[in-house]
Amino acid sequence: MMKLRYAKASPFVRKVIVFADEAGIADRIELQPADPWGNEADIAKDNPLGKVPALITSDGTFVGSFACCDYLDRRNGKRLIPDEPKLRWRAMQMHGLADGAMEATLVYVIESLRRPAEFVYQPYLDRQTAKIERALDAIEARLGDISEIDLGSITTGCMLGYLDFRMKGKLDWRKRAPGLAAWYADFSKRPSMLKTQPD
Ligand SMILES: N[C@@H](CCC(=O)N[C@@H](CS)C(=O)NCC(=O)O)C(=O)O
Repeated sequence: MMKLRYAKASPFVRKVIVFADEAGIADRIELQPADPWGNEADIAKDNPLGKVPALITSDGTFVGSFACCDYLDRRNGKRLIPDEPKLRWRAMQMHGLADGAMEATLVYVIESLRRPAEFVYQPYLDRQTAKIERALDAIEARLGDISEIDLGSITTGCMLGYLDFRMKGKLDWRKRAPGLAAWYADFSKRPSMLKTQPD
C-alpha cells in the first residue's frame, strides 16, 4: 500500500489524487494528513522540503506532484502520461502551463494571506496575477489539447478549482476564458473532481 501525505486545500495534492482516481488505482493509496504550515517537523520527516504531496512507496519516496504522478502512471492503471510522443508532448505542454498557473496562484495566496499586511508587496502580487492571466489565455487558445483525460487536463482542472477556491473576487477567470469555463463546467463534474473539492 502506498501512502500519500496530503492537505485538502493543496491543488498539487489534488492533482495527484485525481490522477490516481482517473488511473483507477486510488484504492492502492492510503491518505495520511499533513499540515505543511503547522508542525513542519512532521511533514519534513517524509519530505525534507516540508511540502505536500509526498508519496511513500516500496520503491522509495516521491516528492513533488509531477514525480508522484509519473510514478503512479507506471503502476498498471490507465496511462495518463502517454508514451506516444505527440500525445506525451501535448500533455507535458499543457501540464507546464497549468502547473505554473497553480504555482503563481499559490505564491499569490501565501503573499496575501500569510504575510502581515504591512509587508505585502503589491507589485509582486500583480506579477503573479499577470502570470495566471497569460497562462489562462494560452490554455484558452488550446482547448483542443485538454480534450482527453491526461496529466495536462487533470492539472488544468485542479488549477481552475484552486482559482475558484482562493481567487474569488480577485480574478474573474471565467470572464477572461469563457471556453475554459465551459470546459471546466463539465470537467468539474467528474467523480474524481467532486470527491476532492477543497473546503
Ligand atoms: N512543486 C510542488 C509544489 C508543492 C507545494 O508547494 N505544496 C504546498 C501546499 S499547496 C506546501 O506544502 N507548502 C508548504 C511550504 O512551502 O512550506 C509540487 O508539484 O508538488
